[in-house]
Amino acid sequence: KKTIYLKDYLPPAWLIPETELRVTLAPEDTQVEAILHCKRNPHSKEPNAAIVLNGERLQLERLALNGRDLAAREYGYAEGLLSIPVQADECTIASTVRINPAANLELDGLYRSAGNYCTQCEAEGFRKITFFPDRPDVMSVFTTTVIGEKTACPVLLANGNLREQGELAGGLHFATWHDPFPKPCYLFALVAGNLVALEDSFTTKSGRRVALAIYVEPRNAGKCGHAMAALKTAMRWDEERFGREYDLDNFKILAVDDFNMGAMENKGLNVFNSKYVLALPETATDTDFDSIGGVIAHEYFHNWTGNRVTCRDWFQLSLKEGLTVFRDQEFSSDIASRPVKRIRDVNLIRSIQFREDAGPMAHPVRPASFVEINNFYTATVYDKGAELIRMMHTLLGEAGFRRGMDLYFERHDGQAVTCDDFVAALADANHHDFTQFKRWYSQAGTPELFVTSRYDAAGGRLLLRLRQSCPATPDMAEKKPFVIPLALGLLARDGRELSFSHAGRKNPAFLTITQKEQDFVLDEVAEEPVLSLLRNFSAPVKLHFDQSDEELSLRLGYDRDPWGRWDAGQHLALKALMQGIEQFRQGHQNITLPDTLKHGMAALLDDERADAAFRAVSLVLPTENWIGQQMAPLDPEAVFWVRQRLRALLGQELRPAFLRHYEALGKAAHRPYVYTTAEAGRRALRNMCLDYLLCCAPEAPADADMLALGERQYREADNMTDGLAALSAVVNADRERGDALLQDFLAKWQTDPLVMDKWLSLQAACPLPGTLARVRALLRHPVFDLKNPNKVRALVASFCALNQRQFHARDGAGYEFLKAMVAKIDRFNPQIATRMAAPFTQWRRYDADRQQGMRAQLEELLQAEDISDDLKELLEKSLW
Ligand code: HT7
Ligand code: ZN
Repeated sequence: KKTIYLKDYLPPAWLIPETELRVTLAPEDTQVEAILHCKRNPHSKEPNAAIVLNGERLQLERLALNGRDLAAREYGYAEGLLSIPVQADECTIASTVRINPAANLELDGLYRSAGNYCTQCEAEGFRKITFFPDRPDVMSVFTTTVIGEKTACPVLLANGNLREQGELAGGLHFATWHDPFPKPCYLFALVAGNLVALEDSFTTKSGRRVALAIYVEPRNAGKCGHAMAALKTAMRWDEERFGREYDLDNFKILAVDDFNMGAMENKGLNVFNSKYVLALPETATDTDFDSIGGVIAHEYFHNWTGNRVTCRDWFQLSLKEGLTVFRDQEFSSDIASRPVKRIRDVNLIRSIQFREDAGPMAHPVRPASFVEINNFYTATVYDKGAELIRMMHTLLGEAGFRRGMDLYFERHDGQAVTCDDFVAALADANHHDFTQFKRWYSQAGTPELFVTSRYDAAGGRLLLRLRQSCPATPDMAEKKPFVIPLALGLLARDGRELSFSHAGRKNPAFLTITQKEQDFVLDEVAEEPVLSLLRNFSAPVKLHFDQSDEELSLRLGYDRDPWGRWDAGQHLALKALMQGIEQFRQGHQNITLPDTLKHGMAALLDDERADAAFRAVSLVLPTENWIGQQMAPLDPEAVFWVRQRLRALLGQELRPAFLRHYEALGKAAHRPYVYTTAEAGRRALRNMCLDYLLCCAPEAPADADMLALGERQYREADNMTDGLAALSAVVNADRERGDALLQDFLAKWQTDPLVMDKWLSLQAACPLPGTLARVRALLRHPVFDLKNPNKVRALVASFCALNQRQFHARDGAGYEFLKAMVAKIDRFNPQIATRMAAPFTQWRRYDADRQQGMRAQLEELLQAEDISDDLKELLEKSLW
């Protein structure tokens, strides 16, 4: 497969205003008849071009032009492209193809899950269903007739509104669905099978009634209540915050166990990984409830940002994904805790996206080239993309941003557009110049911001000197300066917020940095302040600003910006961790806990002004990923060892406080379980206390009393959140006692696949010795299934990405394991295999032995015959 470039974009030569499909389902031999009504594109640059349709893995039975069957010599078909020469400006193409959904294990196109049929067409799956111009700028009105056996497929669904249904001979029946909104084929969906639905309705702000339905396998009936409630909340929120109303008569969701990603926003017929739909208090944790709400909202919000206004080409993926992530982040922030949501999102950016930006797969938010688009559904496109939207929101303010969004929808409803079009709408609605800002879309890498400050007591002025730089990435050596909104505040030494002015403005929320080096003067600063910089993570940059432990402690205690409190705590902890790592590498193991960190954490734990969820998330030490990014070469054993040791010391030295809170929060518990923000926060803090209480230093035995506490919580829990937290704490502390609980858990939940994912993941992430042998054994366990992406993620990714200590073991066994898994999975599901291989892309950051170990596996994978294009792109870029 060749590299394709954004600069080579050409508008389609032909448009397909209407498409009629007739799909006759059979597990191994489904027939797809398509009629495409084609028209030359007046904006095409190729006036006499043939019609070119994509098609892969299709057995062509019939091809006709304007009703006349074509002989093989009248068209060309090579390398997935069907080319039909046509003289006229309009024509009709009819095709009949046969496909085999049962053999489709790549879960792309039409496939089977638990005996039901479903589709996944983004990004390029529709070409595996029928011949079509499979590109997002060809938008068509689809009418789809689905035909299936009445007994095997009582439910027949496709996008849009139901037009007709009825019986056919031979035990078959049909349903015809019409979607009046032109859409690219990646938003096409078809679902059929033995399904039951939870039904409800929603009345839009203009008074239209929308029928809502969530379809699941019969055994999962009764687990959709939370998803349905979340959907209705999201629908209302989009009306209130963005003025966006739903447009079809119905909105349908299907949950399936076999799915490559989280969910898919097909027009009016979303398909979800069951992990993001099914939830009962006994089977799902608070985190699951939370992510279900977020993913349901995300897919729903795509109806406007993605479906009504879609992408011109796949380089513009962030147009819909970055914007929709921003919208789902805002939704979650509005309905639950804004600071906690921000902290979680920033953790993801720092741990995952910054690492991606520093690795061989680094790419801009709008990539300039790719080989396989499936490899570009990344943290950069999604999460850094959302940060770009957030910065524009900061620069324009809420009202200005909304004006820009309104103009964007007004201008582009029904069109396939670019990131430039989006930014132009924001700019035009606000008379704001975003020309320089747009470098964020085209320059990869994480900018670094170096700040120094000097206080001039006589003049009551604070002088800030700022310098920005951005490391070279494989695609670009030199970067031009970015526009960086730097939100800031000043604290007095007693913790009060100090006022100041800048360029005649009182207390501006942020400064706008545009130069490589830039000085700012803050006036009317009454005393030497402690600076709170990058408030609310106002830009996705690495900030370098020296602050003493005392200054960080003050911010941890008093910063008015909750994100700033958290960040100060992370910084304080990071300093202690890096010191400890230095000592550890020099052979010292008696690493001690700095008093500032201990007192800061203790004060945070006791701080009743802050809500429980915030305290819980702020008590977590920086992630191993984030710590690792501060080291060269990265020593995963040292990172794990020192982090674990500091956690254990905190657990021991603050034991009375952790126990006190643990008991008090237990008494305050709402029984039976309810999922509310407040209750989930209370559980999170209590389980954080338990985690610290059970944490023991590496290779040290767990405290018997604390183990008993964990076992008691496991036994008494009336919900999965508390049960799993206790199970995890015991499993990570003691093999024997952990095993007993794991057995019990298995016996209770072995028939529930989503719960079994938790059981697998917990074992794979266990840092105790011997985990790899267990993981290998679990590959043969009856609950494991290599063909199911959730199972692979639970076992293989949990080991290779979450258990860095074991994965990077010196003997290289972890590397050998991952190589074997990737090679095996790539034969039937390249998307999942390539995602699993991601840890190898970081090989250059490790010491010489580990580098050599990972590199050898990458080379071996590359030499194998018949590897997928997806995997090949990742391997070649990694080794380059
Ligand atoms: N837009 C959806 C992306 C997606 C996807 C992409 C490639 C392969 C399989 C996939 N399943 C879903 C999901 C979203 O971001 O909303
Ligand atoms: Zn999305």
